[in-house]
Amino acid sequence: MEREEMLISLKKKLTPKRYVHSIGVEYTAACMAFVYGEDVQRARIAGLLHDNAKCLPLEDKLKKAKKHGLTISECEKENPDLLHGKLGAYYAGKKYGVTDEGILSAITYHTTGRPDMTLLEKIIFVADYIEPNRRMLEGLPEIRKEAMTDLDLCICHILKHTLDYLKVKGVAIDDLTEKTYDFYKEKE
Ligand code: DGI
Ligand code: FE
Ligand code: FE
Repeated sequence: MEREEMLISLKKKLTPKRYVHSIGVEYTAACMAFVYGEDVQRARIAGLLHDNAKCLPLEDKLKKAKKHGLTISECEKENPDLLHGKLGAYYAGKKYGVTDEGILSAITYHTTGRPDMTLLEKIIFVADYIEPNRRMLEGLPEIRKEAMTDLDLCICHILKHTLDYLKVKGVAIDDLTEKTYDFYKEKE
């Protein structure tokens, strides 16, 4: 599918804010691809599509994930919002015509990350957090700088902030988020 066509579909599926965020992730991922030598078009497609399933109602996220036979962790059952990565990858393949498995896995893991991520997975994980339309979070200026200078350290800091935030909020933490942090904290 051409980018223009993807934009038309995303505009229908997403809230205006989420649509603008998706384009922010697309261009941030492209910049990071320049820095780290990733294919720019792959980075753009993964960035643009990463949240395509984000705005489905909660119950639909669970229902569609079941319907399409996606694996659902305990934590995802409790927090179906976490499923928007897996579901987004599914739709990227089925509706947006993406066949590149590397793009699909970058979409799948963009929320939790995973240990030993591919370069594209890392770029999307980070670009999602730092894109220019994100509201200002503590430590964001430093994290933005690290995104262009030390990718693994940047991932470590993002996970640290996310885990702190989730602990304060008192919500369940997915095993994969925890495992990803354990892997990348060695990089600090
Ligand atoms: O979809 P975005 O908002 O652009 O970003 P995202 O896909 O990284 O989702 C961010 C949200 O996901 C944020 O509110 C924190 C939450 N999150 C990340 N890891 C976990 C988590 N929520 C739970 N319950 N458990 C996790 O392990
Ligand atoms: Fe997301
Ligand atoms: Fe996002």
